[in-house]
Amino acid sequence: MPAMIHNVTEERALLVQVVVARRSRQEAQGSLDELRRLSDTAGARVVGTITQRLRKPTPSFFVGQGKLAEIKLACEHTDANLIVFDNELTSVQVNNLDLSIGIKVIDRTELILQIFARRAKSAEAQIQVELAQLQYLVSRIPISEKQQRFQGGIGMRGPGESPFQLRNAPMRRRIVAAKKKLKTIQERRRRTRKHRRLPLVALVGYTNAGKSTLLNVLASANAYVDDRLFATLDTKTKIVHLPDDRNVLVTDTVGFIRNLPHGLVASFRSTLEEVSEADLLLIVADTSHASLPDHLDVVTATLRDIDAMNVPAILVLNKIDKADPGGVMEEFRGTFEDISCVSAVKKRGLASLKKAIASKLPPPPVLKPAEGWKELV
Ligand SMILES: Nc1nc2c(ncn2[C@@H]2O[C@H](COP(=O)(O)OP(=O)(O)OP(=O)(O)O)[C@@H](O)[C@H]2O)c(=O)[nH]1
Ligand SMILES: [Mg+2]
Repeated sequence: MPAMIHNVTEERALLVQVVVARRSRQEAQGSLDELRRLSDTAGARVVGTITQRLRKPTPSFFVGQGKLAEIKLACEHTDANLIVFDNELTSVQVNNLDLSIGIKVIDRTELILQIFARRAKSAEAQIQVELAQLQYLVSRIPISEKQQRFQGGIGMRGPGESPFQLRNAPMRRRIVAAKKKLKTIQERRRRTRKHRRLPLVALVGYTNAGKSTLLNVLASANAYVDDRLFATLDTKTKIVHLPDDRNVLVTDTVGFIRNLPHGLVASFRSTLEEVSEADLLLIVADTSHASLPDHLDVVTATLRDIDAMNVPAILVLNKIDKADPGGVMEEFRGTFEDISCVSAVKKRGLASLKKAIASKLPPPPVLKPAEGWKELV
């Protein structure tokens, strides 16, 4: 992992959420629950949460002076050594909060970047994350602070990074280098794709919806499954046999999340390009999740962002062993032409999902008998 992002492993985190007036209470709660899971995934233990409703955040500290005092007190009581804001902070706000409270402050974006950095396994995913981190740092951290943070030597677990290198390689040059490496990988990927003859089905959806589990059971493969957010960063493609006796490629993708850092979406564009070029999308959703409609909004927005809105799609309501899909089906019947209900874990609904995939894909080309065939028979 590139060494620039705080390593929050084994830290005691106090979560702070400022609800800006127009946000609904339910959405805010969903986002806070998610921040808790993200912190847990990053290895930090959540020791408390503070929320506040504000009409307008302040430019200097994001929160007002009264709330700032309350945060300081809560840190003392809970012995927190990390504060995670659910909101996106400016570098000035982070700096001011750091100095005033005397405890490391990070925001949701930085937390997500850290998780991505730890999860990325393939060279491509690692470069993509590195690029996102560099872009985040360049855009957020004022020059004077950059040196300070790097000299701190936080989280030196990256692919070949030392504080010396970090100080000496100007970030912009490193961004250019990362982009170049990525381009080479992408070109290779595109060349391989050109030769693909089987139809491509892409699994997309909110993080933790069950995409990898579904890929495993559809293909009897072994993708990494975990009840953590962002289990999959390195996409896997498997062959799945359909009831109409043809094979298709099914590819797993990185999960989406609300407020996914823009740099990350941009960096993962090459991986996600596969989604926009797919013949069919399986939009996997966790039927049992209270925030399912929000999740689908995020998925739709992300698909729009990566130009994949025109690809035919099936909404796959997963985890029906945990919740009855009836209500959700009613709600989304108008939005999605095709809905399949499955339980990847209990292997329910798989046959009809495969049938739906087969009927949604363009029919296989009819093989014409070669010329002279009659004579030969
Ligand atoms: N009860 C139940 N749990 C499921 C089902 N499918 C998946 N899960 C669980 O949901 C969790 C997430 O599953 P994954 O397959 O890793 O989800 P994902 O969408 O690939 O997640 P990311 O890679 O993080 O985006 C795991 O704990 C799975 O065991 C299901 O049908 N029923
Ligand atoms: Mg996965």
